[in-house]
Amino acid sequence: MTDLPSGFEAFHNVANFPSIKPAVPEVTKGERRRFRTIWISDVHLGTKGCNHELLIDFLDHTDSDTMYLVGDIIDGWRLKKKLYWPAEHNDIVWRILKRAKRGTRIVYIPGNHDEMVRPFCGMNFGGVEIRRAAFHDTADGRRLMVLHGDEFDAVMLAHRWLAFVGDAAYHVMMKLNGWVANVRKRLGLPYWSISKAAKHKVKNAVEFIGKYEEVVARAAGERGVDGVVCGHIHTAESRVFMHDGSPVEYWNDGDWVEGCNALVEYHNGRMEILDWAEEVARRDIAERAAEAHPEPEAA
Ligand SMILES: [Mn+2]
Repeated sequence: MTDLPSGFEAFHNVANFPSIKPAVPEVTKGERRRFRTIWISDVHLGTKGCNHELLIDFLDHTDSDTMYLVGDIIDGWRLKKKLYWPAEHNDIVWRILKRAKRGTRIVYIPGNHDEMVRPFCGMNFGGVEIRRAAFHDTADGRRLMVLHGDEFDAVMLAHRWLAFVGDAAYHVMMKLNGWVANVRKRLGLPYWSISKAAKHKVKNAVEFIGKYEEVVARAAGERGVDGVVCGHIHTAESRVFMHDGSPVEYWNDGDWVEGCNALVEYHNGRMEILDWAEEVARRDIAERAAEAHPEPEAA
């Protein structure tokens, strides 16, 4: 036990819920948005990349009958190298366990970054079912396969690293490009474009994502299900592919590092990808409008 990082000790302590109070108090005012199902993945607890602020806000403003944690919830690889475990990361685990206690069915499908949880697949801990993959039946009778998505890394190996070259990096490159061009000109060096090199990389990244979506949807089609829900590539998306003349839905629930997305199913079976940064902005505008024009009190 002694060689375990203290993050795991903290994790264990949180399991002694509800004796511990969260560092960020739970929002209890207002009604939560209720969904039939919520899917989130790629939270990467244990890293600085995790946007715990928005995720805590999401968890405090929503509820569902079922919640799927679609992998890479805890970043075990990085935890082993260097410990980063702020109180807010405990708070997220606390909130998830509290949901389970309130009656939400929680299914945790470990990904490649939390593969240390995979040996526990098939077991239940603190009301959380740990599974290697799952099948979800929507309210309108569609059957969806739910998995993290790293299962396809072997197929995608050639382009794997390119998935993480994003748009933001490209825009930084575009800015740097002009600056470098000036410096090189002053030094009498020939013109060389960073942005051109970057564009090539981004184009490859776009191709990678498209190919990944196709590979995952094909696997679902071969399984004979109506669709698939996955995470892993940090790119929220909904697409429909054709397989043997039948439509196959591809849903990616995104991540909580850049995108801050969740996938939800309403009680009629309709599904939607939420962008939580946008939802918070919308809520702030509505609240400010309500303050400026308060509703007249009933006589
Ligand atoms: Mn992953």
